[in-house]
Amino acid sequence: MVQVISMGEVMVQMNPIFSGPLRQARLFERHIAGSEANTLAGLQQLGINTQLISQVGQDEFGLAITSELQAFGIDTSQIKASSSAPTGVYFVQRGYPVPNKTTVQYYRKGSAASFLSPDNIDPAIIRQSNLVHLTGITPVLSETCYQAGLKLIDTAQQNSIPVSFDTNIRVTLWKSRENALEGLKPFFSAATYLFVGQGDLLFLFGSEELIQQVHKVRSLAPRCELIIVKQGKDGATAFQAAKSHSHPGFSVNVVDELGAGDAFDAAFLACILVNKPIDTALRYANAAGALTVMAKGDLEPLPTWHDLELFLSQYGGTDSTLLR
Ligand code: KDG
Repeated sequence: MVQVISMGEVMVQMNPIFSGPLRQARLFERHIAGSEANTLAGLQQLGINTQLISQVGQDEFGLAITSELQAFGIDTSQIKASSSAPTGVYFVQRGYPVPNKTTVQYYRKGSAASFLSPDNIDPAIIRQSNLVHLTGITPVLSETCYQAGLKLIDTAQQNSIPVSFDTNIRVTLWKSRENALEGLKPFFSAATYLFVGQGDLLFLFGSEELIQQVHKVRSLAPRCELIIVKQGKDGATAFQAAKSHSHPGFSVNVVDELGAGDAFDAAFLACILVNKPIDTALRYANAAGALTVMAKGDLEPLPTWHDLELFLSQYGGTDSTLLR
């Protein structure tokens, strides 16, 4: 039975063998990635059954995406292959010009996934899940994607299914801060669990104290049980209505930052789904994020419970009840 459903674009990721300026890169590794699919793959690694709603091109890369997601155990029956639009592609630039920072160059305009629409959402399928996860990337891909996102969260709400939403701002995709704030309002408002990175808080609300920024998020997200602020190497803080929980980050060697936030979401949600305390969820989520930045590719380093346990046994803090 599918426990978590998500919708989003999966692209081919061209990741240079060597870090440095993309203009000089001649050798690449081919990966596949997409924020929502990354989180689903992370959940699968932790024993949670998932399904992705998406579209790929009827091309070689579309085939690669479907089979690689299937290898993680993700239900791909709602991934359609389009004969009229290609699979999206993006290139990664690692460690240049800012050390340890990764930037991306997209070739995704007019991609198969940008034609996702409300027709891709079958309420009968959504009704059978325990959790719907979405990020701020899908609604900004096109107007039809935006409408599909709205239908997904509306269906979840009508059926009392909790919604997990990660703001996942991609500044190259939104027209402006105002545009992002306005566009994301319905998604904030539907969220039961809201993930937001420190960079996204800065983009959306300007440089204020964290508590002020969280206050603003809360005013937009009245149904939200938990606002989880991802603070990168500094860890993360989860805010409940009257209480907050923090966990420090882990200092590791950064190879490729991409996908760390998605791995974090996966481990956090997996803990919530197996009824673990918030502090445990934060510890595992930080560990999953740290493990993901240590290797190239978003999907390949996603940890199992066993990997998390081993990592935490070295870095402090363990919860052996999670060992499966
Ligand atoms: O979270 C990492 C992803 O953002 C990236 O690998 C690709 O989904 C992606 C996007 O839209 O940027």
